[in-house]
This record gives sequence, structure tokens and C-alpha cells, in this order.
Amino acid sequence: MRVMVLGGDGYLGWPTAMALAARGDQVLAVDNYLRRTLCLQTSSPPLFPTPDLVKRSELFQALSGHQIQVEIGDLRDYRFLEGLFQRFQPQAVVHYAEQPSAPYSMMGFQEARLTLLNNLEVTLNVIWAVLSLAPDCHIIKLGTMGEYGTPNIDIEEGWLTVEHKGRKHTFLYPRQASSLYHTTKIQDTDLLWFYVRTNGLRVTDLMQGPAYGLSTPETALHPDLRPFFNYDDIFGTVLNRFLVQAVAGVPLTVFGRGNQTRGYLHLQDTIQCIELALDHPVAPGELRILNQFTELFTVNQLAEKVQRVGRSLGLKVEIDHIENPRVEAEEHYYNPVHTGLLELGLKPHYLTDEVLAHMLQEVMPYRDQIDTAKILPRVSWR
Ligand code: USQ
Repeated sequence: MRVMVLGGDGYLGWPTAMALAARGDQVLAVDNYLRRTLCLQTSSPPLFPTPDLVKRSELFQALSGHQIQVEIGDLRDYRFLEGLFQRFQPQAVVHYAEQPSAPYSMMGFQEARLTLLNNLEVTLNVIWAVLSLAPDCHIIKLGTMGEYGTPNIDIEEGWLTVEHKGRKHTFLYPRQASSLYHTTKIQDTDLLWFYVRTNGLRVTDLMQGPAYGLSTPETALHPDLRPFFNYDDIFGTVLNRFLVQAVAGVPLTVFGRGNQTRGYLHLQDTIQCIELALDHPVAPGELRILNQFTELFTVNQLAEKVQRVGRSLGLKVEIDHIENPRVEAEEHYYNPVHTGLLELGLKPHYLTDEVLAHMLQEVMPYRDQIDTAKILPRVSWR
């Protein structure tokens, strides 16, 4: 299949591009290095240096024989995207090309504006490129579980049937996010749903929880093929941060009471979900929403696991409850349905002690390079 991976330089995009190329898809990875630029601007270094997309695709081809075409450019520029569609004629587009950090989106007006404009403009451009140049193309869009927030009722897989005054109708499940970043994902879903209803687009919108992990089968070929891995307070996700904190010997930063529950998944399962979505395309005029995670944990449970496994490896791991910089529920009901991807064939990689120990061992060689000044939160929601 000819697949465009938008945001192909990112934590999820690069391993996805490699996995698809390795299974025989024709892959075009596109990126404008926004994540790298914002990491430089906010002084948020990755754990290890990551060669640029062109160098990584050359290395991957030399080691595996699989080609990943690369285009560097800004998808907010519609003419650029149009040219890519005309030349590559994609059958599917995997859309990761967004500013992905909740804390970044809450830093101030400029950061909020960049997040909103970038995320919505790229989504609108992708929709229009598909409608105009490849109407049969399947859009696979990375959304987030954070779109739903933490309502006091079960979270369904995308939709909710409401009975009101004796009549029934099915709507998008109510969404209320707790950051501007997550709010842009809600707006993406609304845009996609509008064009699905009106113009018959084919869309899979994946509501993903926080991902963790440093490696996939393809990264085993060479350390320079690992994804761009953040552990700082702005771009690092919670479990990846805890791994690095444990290795650095700084207390794990549990925000507030730590009973915030989320659905987590390994990087390898993100890729599996993308492959399943690609292999089971939806019909024209269908918006399929899948809740993409494998296990629920509270932040406290994650911290306790990292502490226990870290100690078994001889690390000195303490847990700190620090003031929560975010506005979010610290105790809440959380029961999201997540059967759609399992029904498509997802085989989860669970967070076992062995998996945790392996990830800690992968971080250990970089202990001396960890910048511990980048651990405590620099951004407050208030
Ligand atoms: N948290 C801590 N301590 C930390 C960092 C985070 O207690 O040091 C807590 C947060 O307060 C939150 C939970 O851990 O309750 C998850 O935070 P996170 O930073 O791992 O995840 P989040 O900001 O929600 O965003 C990440 C990705 C985003 C994706 C989202 C999925 O950056 O791109 O959409 O996970 S979800 O969380 O389900 O919305």
C-alpha cells in the first residue's frame, strides 16, 4: 500500500514509518521538524541524539534494504501537500503531524496559538488534499483519549446514543478536555466528522492514551534508529519520565494525589493499531473511532511499579507527590470501553516487570547525560 506518514520524524511517526516499510508498504515520511524546533526553543533535550529524518532513512535502508521516502516541509502550506499527493498518490494517510504536548499548549498565548493553528490547519489541509486529489484515500488520524476527559460515566468508543423525551439519537460521545492541546484534538474530530458526513471521507480516528517505550523490532538494527525520546516536563510522557527519573536517582514526580487514571500502551502497540486500521479500511462516509490503549493505571500505580522494578535493579527510587501544575481531576471514575482494536486483532504487549526492567536498562547507559534541571514542571495551567 502507498502510505504517507505525516509527522514522520516524531516519537510515534518514525517507528511507524519503519514498521510499515519493513512489512512491504511504500512509505513517504513527511515532517517539518516542528517537534525538534520546539524542543530547542524550550530547552527540552532528548535523552540521546537522534539523527535527522533523511539520515535515519538512509541508515534504515542500508541496514534493512527497505526504503522510506522523505520530504521535509510544512503541511500548513497547502501547495506543498498538494504536490506530495500528486506525486505519491497515497492510498492511506497516517496523520501524526501535530504539536503533541499538553504543557507546551498551556505555556502562553503564542504557544496556544501555534498549537491551535498548526493542528487544525494541517488537519483541514489533509482533508482537502484527500477530497480533491485522492478521494478514496483512508485517513488514519491520531486523536487522544484526553478528548473525553474524565466523565463520571463509562466512556464509549466514540459514540453515545441519547434518549431524550421519548426519542433516540447517536452523537459523538461528549468531549471535554483538560488542556488546549487536547481541545485541538476534539476540534480535529469535529472537522473530520463534518467532512465524513458531507463528502463521504473514509476516516479512522484513534483515541490514544499516553504511550511508552524506547524500542521496536526495527530500532534493534541500530541505536540511531530509536525514536526522538523526551523525558522533560514539556514533551516527555509520564512513564517515560519516570524511567529516566529512576535512573537519574531523582524522586518520581507524581502530580498531586496521583489517582489520575489513564489508558496506556507500548510504542509497539501503537504501531500494531495503525497496521490494523490500515488493513481494515472503513467504507466511504464512515468515521470509525477506536479507543487505543491496552491497560489502565493510576499515576501512583505506575510510580510504584517503577520503584519496585528499579529497586530490584539496584536503583535508588523514591516517590514524591508534588503540587499538580495541571487542572485535572486527581480522583475520578474511569471506565473506557476498548474492544474495537482487540476485535480487529490487537495482541497487547503488557507492562510486565520484565518489560519495565528492559526499558530501565535501555535508559541506564545515558545516566550521565540526563539533565535533571528538566524534570520538575516549568508550566502551570493556572
Ligand atoms: N503526570 C504526573 N507526573 C509527571 C507527568 C505527568 O503525575 O511527571 C500525570 C499527569 O498529570 C496526567 C498523567 O500523568 O494525569 C498523564 O500525563 P502525560 O504527560 O503522560 O500525558 P498527557 O499530557 O495527557 O499527554 C500525552 C501525550 C499526548 C497524548 C496523551 C494521551 O503527550 O500527545 O495525546 O498523552 S491522553 O493522556 O490519554 O490524553
